[in-house]
Amino acid sequence: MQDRTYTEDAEPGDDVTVAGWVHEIRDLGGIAFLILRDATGKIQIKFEKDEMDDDLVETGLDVTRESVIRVSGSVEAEPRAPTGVEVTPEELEVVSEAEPELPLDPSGKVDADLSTRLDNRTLDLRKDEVQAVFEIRAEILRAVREQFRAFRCTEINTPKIVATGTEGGTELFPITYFGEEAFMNQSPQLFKQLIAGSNVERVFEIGPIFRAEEHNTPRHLNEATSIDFEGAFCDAHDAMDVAEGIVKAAYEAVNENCSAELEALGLEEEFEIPEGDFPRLSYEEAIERINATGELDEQLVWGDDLPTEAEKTLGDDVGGHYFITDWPSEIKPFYIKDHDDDEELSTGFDLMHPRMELVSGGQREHRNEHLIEGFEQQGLDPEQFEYYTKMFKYGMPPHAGFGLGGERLIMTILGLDNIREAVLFPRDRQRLSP
Ligand code: ATP
Ligand code: AMO
Repeated sequence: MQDRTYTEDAEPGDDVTVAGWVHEIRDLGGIAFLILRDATGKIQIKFEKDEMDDDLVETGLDVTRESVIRVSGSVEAEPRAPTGVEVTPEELEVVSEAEPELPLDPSGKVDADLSTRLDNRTLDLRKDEVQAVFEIRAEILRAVREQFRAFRCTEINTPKIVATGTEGGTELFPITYFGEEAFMNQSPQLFKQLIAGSNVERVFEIGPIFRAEEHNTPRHLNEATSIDFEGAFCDAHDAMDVAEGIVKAAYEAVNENCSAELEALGLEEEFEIPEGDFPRLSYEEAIERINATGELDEQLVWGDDLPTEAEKTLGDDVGGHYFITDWPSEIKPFYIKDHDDDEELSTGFDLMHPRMELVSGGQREHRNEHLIEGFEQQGLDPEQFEYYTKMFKYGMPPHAGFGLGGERLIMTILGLDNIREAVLFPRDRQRLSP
């Protein structure tokens, strides 16, 4: 690391070289302070004008904000300094000078709109509260991986360039693959099932999914991170147990390991881990409960998908995470298994946060002939999916799984207003770069 000390490791009595960005310069006359910032925090550099070399003082105090500098000097305890220590510099080098006009103020004193922030992510991430979101994102993904491993799952990576879609034809991004039509994958659905049907049995994947959603909302992305699970010999209730375990593990990890980040976000007081088991309401109970609130203009009837309004009403009514189980078969995809005693009723479930849907899942149709019928009912050509269906002829166990929206998990845990805040470089209708 080019022989430098992180600011958080600088102790009184040390001779150090620190390197980072010029956060702020305060010139009080005979004495002046430069606050240097790096990934670990900030440190004060003191300039006593009468006692120090003029060139050193001039270089240090003339440098523009957000320039990169390297400072060598001695560390002393100083109770008045922001971190209780300060560096008296002996050498100072301007490594990379910043232009005086910045498109965005990393000190956060001047607010910037989301679009300006996303156009200038490098500068935006210099703010503590923005960096905190991505530190927490990393911690959530770490905890999710660890929890899946504790559930005896193997991490897999499946192709993102595919021949067929699974989640509805209109939301596919077509591409050209050596002259042939191909698509960006909407979900690892079929691949994770193919692996759950092998001896591997229980798998998870954390990877990108691509959805050509036309609409522009605060909770949709065109490229999102899906956290997928699939397990052999699991039914819908087992998959719900896993989903609940994963969501709770994420909250617990943030609570245990991210106190500084929560503080930077102003959330240290209000952060709460969801308590108790997530209630499991059937779709039928859910629509009855929504209708009973009288909040919707029109009463819902069996077979309706739940509009956003209805989800919000029910979310307020339940007041925490909850599952909606046993959806009508006709509004769930072909790969979801119906109940054996009622083919109108599916084993599909959603896990809801009061603000939005987090997860979809269910038990899968593992009987080859039923699967083929399902394709036909959904207007899909089973021949195109032969690479998938043929494996159902060679010993496919009953299995179940789910997909959890990674950014939606982060967004709901942190109460972010817009899903784009949970992604470094979001892809949406208007945004293809950076
Ligand atoms: P001179 O050192 O020539 O008297 P000055 O009057 O500008 O110059 P001080 O009176 O020492 O400097 O300090 C100015 C302000 O800076 C005061 O409010 C003081 O509390 C604060 N200050 C002084 N030294 C430090 C330090 N090492 N860390 C943080 N604040 C300091
Ligand atoms: P579904 O299409 O419901 O199910 O997706 C699963 C979860 O992924 C998240 N999600 C999105 N997040 C942001 N922007 C988007 N455009 C977006 N689309 C989806 C949501 C959603 O609940 N194959 C099934 C899963 C399964 O059955 O295993 C599937 O993809 O949080």
